[in-house]
Amino acid sequence: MKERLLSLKEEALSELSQVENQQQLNDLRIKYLGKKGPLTEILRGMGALSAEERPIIGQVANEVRGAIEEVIEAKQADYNAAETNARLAAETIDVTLPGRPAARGAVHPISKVIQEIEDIFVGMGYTVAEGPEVEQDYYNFEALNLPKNHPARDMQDSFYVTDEILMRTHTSPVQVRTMEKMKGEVPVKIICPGRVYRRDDDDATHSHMFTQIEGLVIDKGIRMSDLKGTLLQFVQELFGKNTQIRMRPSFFPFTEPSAEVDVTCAMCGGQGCRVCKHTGWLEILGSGMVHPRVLEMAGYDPEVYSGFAFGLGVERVAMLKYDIEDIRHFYTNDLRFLKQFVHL
Ligand code: FA5
Repeated sequence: MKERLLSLKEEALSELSQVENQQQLNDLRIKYLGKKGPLTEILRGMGALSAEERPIIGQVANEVRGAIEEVIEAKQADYNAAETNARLAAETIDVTLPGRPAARGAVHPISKVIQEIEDIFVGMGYTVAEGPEVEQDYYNFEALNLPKNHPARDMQDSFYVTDEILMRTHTSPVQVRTMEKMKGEVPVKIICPGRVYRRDDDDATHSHMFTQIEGLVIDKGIRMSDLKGTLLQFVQELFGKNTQIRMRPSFFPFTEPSAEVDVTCAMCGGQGCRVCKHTGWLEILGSGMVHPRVLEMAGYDPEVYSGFAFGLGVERVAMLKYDIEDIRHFYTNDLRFLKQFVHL
């Protein structure tokens, strides 16, 4: 039996030495170590041996099994390593290849200008308020001293949704909403950026949808000179220290007195050029002292409190700041235009 075992070992090792692939190795494992293999058969027959022979043959059988297992395991380890290497080679990432740049978006120039203006006013102690774009007639007009059929309603041609609801024509309704929220408390010191809508015909300087920034300050003793000083500081921070402002008498039903504000033309420094129509000045906003009736309707006693307000056209400011000749560039989404603002 011992000879049978030894020749079995030799036979197995010789066959194993010729194995060429994983399949052949699997077959030999089953052939020599499987339940139906010769080794198992020999071990099963050990019961017939004498008590002296049994441990000796048992030991030889274990040695033979161990030797065969060892060779199979070594070969298996080789195959495993080869397989891992092949997989790694196939998966190799060439880190020297140039990357594909991801298409990155950028902040729209109008959003940039809004952020810049917000920063300037926040630096002066203002907070940023918001209001709805779909607005009630009451807030857009009536509470701003523009009752139904008031002729000044024609100054802002409107998109009505129903008789009482419209797309807001300016950010001034946020003045009223803020005063209502503050319930007569002072100081009120807010700015409100937002989209507004008008039935204006689109041209180089007009859009049916554009952006305004409203400003409102209410306290005791607020005067026109506070408005002037605030706007001067604002335009000098935005356009540079040499910028001057000019206030022209104007009319808004919700301010008295009212003024339109011009800044020195950034293109020519006030010398006069095509952009400023040779006047040296460019209009950027409407403003004034909050009308006593507006204060009263919103719950502030005009005998005690006063305030100023202004409404600035953001596109017009952006056009000045970046020398853009047509407002429609902001909305046609031509990437050649928008890409010029990526690094500003
Ligand atoms: C108003 O809208 C007032 N609510 C401003 C105001 C607020 C006055 C608070 C007093 C107190 P106006 O209609 O002039 O005013 O518009 C203000 C600014 O918006 C203008 O100076 C201009 O810069 C801009 N603007 C007006 N219409 C258009 C338009 N169609 N397209 C682009 N910008 C416009």
